[in-house]
Amino acid sequence: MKKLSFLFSCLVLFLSGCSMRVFNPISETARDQSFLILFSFFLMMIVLVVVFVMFARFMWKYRETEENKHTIPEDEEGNKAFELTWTILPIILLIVLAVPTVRMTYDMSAEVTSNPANAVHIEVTAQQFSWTFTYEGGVQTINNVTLPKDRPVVFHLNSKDVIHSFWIPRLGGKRDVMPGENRRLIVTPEETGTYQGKCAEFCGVDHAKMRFTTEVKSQQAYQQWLNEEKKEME
Ligand SMILES: [Cu+2]
Repeated sequence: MKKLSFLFSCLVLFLSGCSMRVFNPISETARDQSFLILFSFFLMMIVLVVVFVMFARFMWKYRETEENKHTIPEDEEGNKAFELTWTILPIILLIVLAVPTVRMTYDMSAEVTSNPANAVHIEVTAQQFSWTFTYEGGVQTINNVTLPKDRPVVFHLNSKDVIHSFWIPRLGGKRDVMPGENRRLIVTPEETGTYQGKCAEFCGVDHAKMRFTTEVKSQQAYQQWLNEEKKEME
């Protein structure tokens, strides 16, 4: 019992480190992604439970007893029904897993090249070890990006040096940022608030510190903020 409670406290301590941002999505992309993670997890859990129950059952059923101690079981010469079952069942499971995965992946790839109306365009420049955001009108912020709620945001991703990865877990759609390549990421935030963003590709000694905050404001507050920033520039 002591051992068990020790293990349990270790687990609690370990899990308290993660706040599961990915499972708390605030955009359609992030919602799709967290659905895929949970869907495949539960599908795998079904397989896992079935395998472990059968494992325990057979261990018990075919255990050594006083009666069977000296008998050698007969060889099995194949079993068509079993072989068909364990071939067809995984095929069905894989199809069930593949259909939403492929569909959502294609949807997301198509979205990246689309040109949504009423979009906000933001240039994102990654460099060791900070993020620079440039808005329409030349306004610039460092390690802090402000977004309007309910409007598609097109991030134009660029890197000055090495490969980075742009990721706002609650907004979803993590995307690698490659030097010399202009990449895009489109998301529509659906809730105001402050969210964490980070570099998700190891890029050097201070990679862990390459974080930024994401502030989602109402459209009015966003416009007001942008106007004030513009005024400050003059
Ligand atoms: Cu980085």
